Amino acid sequence: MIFKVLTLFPEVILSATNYSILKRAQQKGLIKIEAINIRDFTIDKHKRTDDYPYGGGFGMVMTAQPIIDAYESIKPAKPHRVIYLTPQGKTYTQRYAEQLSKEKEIVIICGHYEGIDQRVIDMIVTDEISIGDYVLTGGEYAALVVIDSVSRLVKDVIEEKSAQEESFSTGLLEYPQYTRPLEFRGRKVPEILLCGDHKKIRKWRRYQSLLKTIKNRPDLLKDFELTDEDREFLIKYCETQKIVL
Ligand code: 6GU
Repeated sequence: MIFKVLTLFPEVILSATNYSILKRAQQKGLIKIEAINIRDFTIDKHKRTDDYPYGGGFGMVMTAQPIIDAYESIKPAKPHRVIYLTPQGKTYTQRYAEQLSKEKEIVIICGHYEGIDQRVIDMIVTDEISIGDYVLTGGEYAALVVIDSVSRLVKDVIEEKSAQEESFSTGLLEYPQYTRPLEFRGRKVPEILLCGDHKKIRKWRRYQSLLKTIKNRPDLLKDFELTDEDREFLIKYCETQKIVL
């Protein structure tokens, strides 16, 4: 997988991806991350890459020329996606990451200020993506989120098992994890995890996943098919905890 990132701050992209799993994935040649500095392509004599918005209003808009020229300098020969990261985009999800991970090459445009000239979007962008309902100072942080979440789905970047069992792949949030020591500041590991009965443990984990999902993300349960056993557990749990559904 090749990521080509068009940005005013290539160092943000390159430095943040030079650690841990992404670093190793690049060393192994599983992914490649290139950062292209949009400013290198401006023909403005003061090297400016933004200008005032037509129609007036607050802030500055990134001009089309350096972005389009930067894109044309790295345009992949094969079909490819061009992602523009913007709070006005479609909401990014694990499903979206899975889709993107099937591509060979992805071009990512990072915006700044009040955004980029609409003609860039009309001319080259295939996907406008937002990583959530809040505002960032620039697209770089969103680009890093996309690069990280897509990279870990690329074959051999992480162990396949861990990619499958996770939150959002199963539809429920993950169950709590414990490691040594057995007791930390008076808090013991739940007894059941020590019993060695894997069927029982699996059941306990499933119920813990259900409880965590209800507590933190009840919206996820809308699209989730509960088994009869799940229902029975939840009804009993609510009774004992005196929770009224
Ligand atoms: Cl992609 N960019 C910016 N600037 N803010 C955001 C965003 C993107 N996604 C959510 N907030």
